[in-house]
Amino acid sequence: MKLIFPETKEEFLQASLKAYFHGVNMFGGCCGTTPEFIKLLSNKLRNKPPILRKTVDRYYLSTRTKTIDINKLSKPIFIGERINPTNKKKLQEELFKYNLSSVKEEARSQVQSGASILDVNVSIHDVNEEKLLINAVNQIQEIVSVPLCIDSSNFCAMEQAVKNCTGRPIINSVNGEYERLDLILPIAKKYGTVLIALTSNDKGIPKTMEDRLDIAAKILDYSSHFGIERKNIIFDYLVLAVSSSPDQVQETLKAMKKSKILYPECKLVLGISNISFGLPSRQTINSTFLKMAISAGLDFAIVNPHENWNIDNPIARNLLNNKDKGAVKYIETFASFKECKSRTSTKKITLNQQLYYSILNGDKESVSNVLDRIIKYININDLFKVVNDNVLKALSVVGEKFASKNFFLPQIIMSAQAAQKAFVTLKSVLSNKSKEKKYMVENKIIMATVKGDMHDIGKNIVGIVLESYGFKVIDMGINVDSRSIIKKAEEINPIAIGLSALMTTTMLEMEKIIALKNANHIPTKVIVGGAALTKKFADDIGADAYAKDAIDAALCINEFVKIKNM
Ligand code: B1M
Repeated sequence: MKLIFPETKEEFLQASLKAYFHGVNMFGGCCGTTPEFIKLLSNKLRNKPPILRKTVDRYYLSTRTKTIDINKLSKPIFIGERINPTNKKKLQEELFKYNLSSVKEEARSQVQSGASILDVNVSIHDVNEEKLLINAVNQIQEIVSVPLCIDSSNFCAMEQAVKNCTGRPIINSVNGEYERLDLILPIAKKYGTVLIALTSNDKGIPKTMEDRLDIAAKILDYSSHFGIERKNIIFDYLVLAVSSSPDQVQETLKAMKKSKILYPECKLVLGISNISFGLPSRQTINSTFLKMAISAGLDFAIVNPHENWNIDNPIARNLLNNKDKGAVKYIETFASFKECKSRTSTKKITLNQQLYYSILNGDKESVSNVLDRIIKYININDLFKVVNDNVLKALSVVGEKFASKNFFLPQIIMSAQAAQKAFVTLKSVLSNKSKEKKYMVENKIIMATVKGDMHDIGKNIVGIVLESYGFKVIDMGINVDSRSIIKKAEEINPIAIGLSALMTTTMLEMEKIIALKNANHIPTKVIVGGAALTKKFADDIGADAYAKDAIDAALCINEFVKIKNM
């Protein structure tokens, strides 16, 4: 085998120059380049000044697979708040054991409910927050592709988490205290993050808008010494509960409006739910307040995205405008209101759907858990169908998303690993069940994915099913060359050689194997399968059978056995 890099040094130069004119200012060579390539490029670019990038009107956050222009999203942009253990006993218990199942489930469901960014806070007492936050960041990034907002008061954990973010995250947060600014501003600068700045200081939240704006001015001035541009600061003018501080709501809104005039480059954020603390029908207040904050210039809202954000209630507005002293009218109207449970991650989806989503999201960890629960209620004979249907359905969506460039290779790899895990569990359950069954050792079957092809999920399923039918499967693995297959067939004289291929390019390899088998006068039958194959293709290359799926394969091989025994 010879590894070839077809790109010429002239092509490399042209591609690099194009990147140079787009503003790239550091270049290097990778696999396939030689000193000649670098010399050519260096001769062209040496001593040339970097081209300035025009990014003034752009405001990007990014992830491994997406760059999001914040200015192009409609306002407010939801930052999902639910990955936060405050007042969540179950989540606290899980985090204490470094278990991130609920964190991942919250990540997935919040994005499904419309969160464009996820706040990540895993601070609980008596854990190694640095370790926990890094794990959380890494695992969340594996299953969703929205930017993260890292929320921690532990600056070591903060730095490590930011470092582990693929892309550009938000730091949540600094305030007007120099001690905190000195720790966090260098991290924001070093990793190029966006930064939420709270307009509070060591004395708490100032009562007046003027004092909050003073803190904002101080933060801007101080940040400039660290080289942080204004546009990378998002101010939070902070909301207090309307029940206890009714006069403060307007101070917050006024401060926001004034901030937009004084510092138009700086965006605005608010954590909304605090406003309704201590009152009934909290979402009525939260949602009405959100409308008022949007009018005051709010860009980002830290919220529970599962809630209903369409409510705009005049009685709640009255209260928020401080025209309902003691919230008398509001409480009279809403006191008997039963809080309806928000749509949270506990939203019931069936176990089968959970299996489907585990594969789609590439969530290896939850696969065994879900399968264990499925096994408890299902007849073992139906288990194969449930696993097969849901796993295949999910993988087929993964394939579509990959083809339409909505998923990328790392996501397929994770889905594939999750699928493999499901089939390993299935295999162990089925083999326990068929323990009593004596292997028909004389009926051996060779299984292999052909040369050049690394896809083995389908082959493995077929293997599992054949074993559950009592055949002895010799699995030669993936990327198996024709000679090895034929040599093995000569050695063990199997009833059939099962070949799998998933790509239009690799299925052609099957013809070579059949030709080699025939040339060596091996009587073994050949059965072929794989997503890109058809019955016609199988006939054209001289295969003895084509199987569209695992059950079909087992039935075909049963036929071979009958013919052999006639
Ligand atoms: Co790739 N991949 N992949 N991939 N991958 C496909 C096949 C693709 C269709 C995705 C796409 O573009 N939409 C595309 C092929 C395009 C083509 O040829 N027309 C593709 C590509 C392009 C690639 C890479 C080139 C990507 C890259 O690197 N740029 C690369 C190639 C690597 C290589 O093989 N040299 C690649 C890599 C990978 C991963 C490693 C990331 C991973 C495989 C992991 C693994 O298998 N361990 C992967 C995956 C998971 C897929 C998709 C998403 C899913 C495949 C799968 O497992 N399906 C796939 C898209 C899709 O199929 N929709 C895709 C589920 C599986 C149970 O179905 O294998 O068809 P299947 O098996 C069925 C039946 O076909 C039948 O029974 C099974 C059960 O019902 N069957 C047999 C199969 N073999 C049988 C044998 C039999 C009988 C029945 O008798 C012996």
